Amino acid sequence: MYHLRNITSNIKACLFDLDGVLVDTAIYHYQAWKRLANTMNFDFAEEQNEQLKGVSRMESLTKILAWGNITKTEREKMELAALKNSWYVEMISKMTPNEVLPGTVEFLTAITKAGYKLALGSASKNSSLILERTNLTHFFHEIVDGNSVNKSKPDPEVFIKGAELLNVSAKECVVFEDAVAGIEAAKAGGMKAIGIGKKNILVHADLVVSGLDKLTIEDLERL
Ligand code: B16
Ligand code: MG
Repeated sequence: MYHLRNITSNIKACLFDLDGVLVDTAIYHYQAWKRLANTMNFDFAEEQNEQLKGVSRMESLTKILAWGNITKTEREKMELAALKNSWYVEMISKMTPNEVLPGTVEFLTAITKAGYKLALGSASKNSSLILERTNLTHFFHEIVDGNSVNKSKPDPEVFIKGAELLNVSAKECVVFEDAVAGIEAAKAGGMKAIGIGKKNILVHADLVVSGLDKLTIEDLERL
């Protein structure tokens, strides 16, 4: 049985989204964006925050300004994004390894031991700080994030770059993602995708689980 699984397994590399897969920084993004909206005298609900997951900083700001029916110049938008980021960085600077999502360390340890190559594929420009604070940096052979890509998810650039750096083909990669745009990016790049979240939302994923604590090496070998 074990022998058979090994023959059929094509996956050599695992590409991980950060926010919502390894750690839950969405709450900090929400608090910082909410504070920014409040300075402009409007508010938005936590449900609306769902639409910001996996979306880049500037695209998030554009959505939020539209909710508040507010128009700003490009220069003002840059200033607002920088202000939000300063509040966000203040919060993530205090993160600890306890904030890593359940099963993450165990799963990353298991796939590392099994010989898979690991890369990060995140939209965040703050990924290095988050990985450092949560003690996850050492797991990753390569880090691709908002600082090294030009196009955001659902464009596959972030994952294609990860595959190139790991020296594997797209077909040999599986992407772990919590955002619809991230699953679309993986599929557009010709990769397998494991959705972290709900089946009725991440409809294009090859497999959906509620968290890394629900995954085993056998699940990867069966993809
Ligand atoms: P930053 P991921 C994404 O991270 C977040 O889900 C999204 O809410 C955020 O706007 C984006 O990073 C940019 O983050 O402002 O830190 O550059 O899910 O792609 O790991
Ligand atoms: Mg995410």
